[in-house]
Amino acid sequence: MAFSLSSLFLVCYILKFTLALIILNKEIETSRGMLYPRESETREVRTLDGIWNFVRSDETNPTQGIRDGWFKDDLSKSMPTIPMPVPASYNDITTEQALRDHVGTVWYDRKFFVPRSWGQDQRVWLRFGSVHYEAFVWINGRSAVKHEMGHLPFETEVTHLLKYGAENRITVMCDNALIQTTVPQGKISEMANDDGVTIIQSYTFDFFNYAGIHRSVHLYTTPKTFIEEVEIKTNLSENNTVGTVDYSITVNGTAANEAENTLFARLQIYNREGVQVANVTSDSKLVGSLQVDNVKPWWPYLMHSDPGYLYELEIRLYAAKEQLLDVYRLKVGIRTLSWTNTTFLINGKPIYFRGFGRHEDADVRGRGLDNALMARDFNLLKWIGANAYRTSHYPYSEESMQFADQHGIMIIDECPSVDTENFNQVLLDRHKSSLEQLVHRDRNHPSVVMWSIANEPRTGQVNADTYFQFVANYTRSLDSTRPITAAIAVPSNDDKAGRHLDIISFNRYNAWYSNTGRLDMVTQRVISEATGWNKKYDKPVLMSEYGADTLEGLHLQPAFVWSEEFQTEVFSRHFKAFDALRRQKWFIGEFVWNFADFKTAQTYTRVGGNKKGVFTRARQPKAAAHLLRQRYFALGREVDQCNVPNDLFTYIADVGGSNVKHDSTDL
Ligand code: GCB
Repeated sequence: MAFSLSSLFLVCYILKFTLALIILNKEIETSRGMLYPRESETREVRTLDGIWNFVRSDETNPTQGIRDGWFKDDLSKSMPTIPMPVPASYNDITTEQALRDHVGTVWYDRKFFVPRSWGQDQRVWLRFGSVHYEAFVWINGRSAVKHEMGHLPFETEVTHLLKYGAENRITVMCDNALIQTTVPQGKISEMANDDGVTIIQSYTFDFFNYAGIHRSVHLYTTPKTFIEEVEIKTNLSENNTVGTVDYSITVNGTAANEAENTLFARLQIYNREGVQVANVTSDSKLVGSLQVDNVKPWWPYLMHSDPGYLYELEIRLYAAKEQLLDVYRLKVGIRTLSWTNTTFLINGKPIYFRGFGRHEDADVRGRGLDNALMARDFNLLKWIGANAYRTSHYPYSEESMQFADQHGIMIIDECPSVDTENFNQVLLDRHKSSLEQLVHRDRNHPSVVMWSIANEPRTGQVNADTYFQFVANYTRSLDSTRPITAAIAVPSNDDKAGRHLDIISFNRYNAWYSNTGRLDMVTQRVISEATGWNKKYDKPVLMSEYGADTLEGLHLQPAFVWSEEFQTEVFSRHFKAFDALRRQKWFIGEFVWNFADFKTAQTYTRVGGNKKGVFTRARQPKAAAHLLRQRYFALGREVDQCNVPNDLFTYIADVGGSNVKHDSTDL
């Protein structure tokens, strides 16, 4: 009856493999609080942005700082430090290759004062807009908070850790290592180099793994009992004349004299002119609804003459006897979304998306928040006539979400799951957590019209079906008011995830990765691939990526790969396909890859990064930008009857012929 050793191994192997295949839809920890820090009558906000001290750990000894207690005193007492701006990625700040390509932990610290007044009768919170990928934070040498997941905020109460009317120290350790269970996934390996061995971080995704304290660090105060969360949902009457704003408020902290059942809130809505248009007093459940008559709905850019209309919702939290506890204000756009198996509607009107895939990327700053860059990008989006973008391939800054609300730019909001494969339990839990954190952060933004649960997941693999069923259903359970998509690149025949989505997005690079240079092999292929997706799932379809790398200033006629002429031609061949598809009704949008050139890992297919930008990395237009602009405004005019800018066409000649386009009246 004896098993041979080899059959025992085989049994163990099969058992291990089978166990790895079983993934369960487990409960995961959910976020709390995280309202964007705003000043009010009851709250103060200050930022800790500026120049911090910085140390790169030894790659072969990433936990040295923890063991040696670098957080217990000034970093400079343990190691020589260099100045490092916050917010910014650290990678491109120095001239050192070792820092650019560093794998593992780095350390930051700085000093700051906390006013004496903050020590009385209030609470103090520390909030990070994002640290990529994992953060460990100490205040005055004591552990304050840990957080895993780039591009998403986290916060903690630090009331008990601070010294009031005195100097304090904050220390942050940041780890950029990506492994098979992080979101996104990566691999760490050791490789021989000329001096011994070195640690290599590899990843399949096509953008540089920038790291550091990427967004602002805030300290803010709240009263002891305060508004911790606000969730709003908006609706419109059938003819869009009456708006409703459903609210639900969560309060944190209940002092003895503020028994929970005596709390109530007064909510007021103000229009853009500051005139009050609705108000209500809640009961102690802090859940209810406001009604806005003669409402101005939130419309996307170019879908209406007054896009991005925002009201201000003012929430005043009271304890018994009208004692004002807290005030928080929030911008609100009132709109509805609905979708069928062919159409996606906003305020009852079908949407045709004309947009971009983007990156948060710039020279020197990497993925660090930069208000000047953000403002320029929105100006370019409006100049080119786009009405949407996808936050490929991770959540973008909260400040940019506020800009999108204000400018009427629709957002497909993507979590940081990219090229997801080798589906496993830890990965699933983290993936769901990334969506939970994203939905929690962005649920009140009118600009967010769709959740993207992944980019180019390997949806042909074993387990993809169950895995994406869990991820999609979980996202739906968090927010049923927005449709769910994922940008898929496997052929529709192989895909196992699409049936769990509401809208199908697909990425394909005809004439680039497939049939390179063959401009005559674009149009029909795009039409048939989109049709294949629709046939398989009977859902609306959009093209979420297409494009061609283009070296600014390279001109080759006839069009040749990498030239400006080629990018222009590739776009034009796609436009033809999109126009044929638009007649099918279920085709709902086109997204160019990419808005601007961006940095990637070093490979021989990338010349200084990915050059598929319609704009250069310095945010100047390539030749194709002008063509795209003409198309996006032409679509706006046809689909949404928008006005077109006077400078859309350059005057050529007054030939008067019926086929000659010489100004925008010819559209
Ligand atoms: C894709 C990816 C995107 C890449 C792009 C490219 O399919 O989604 O992240 O940058 O292709 O240019 O290769």
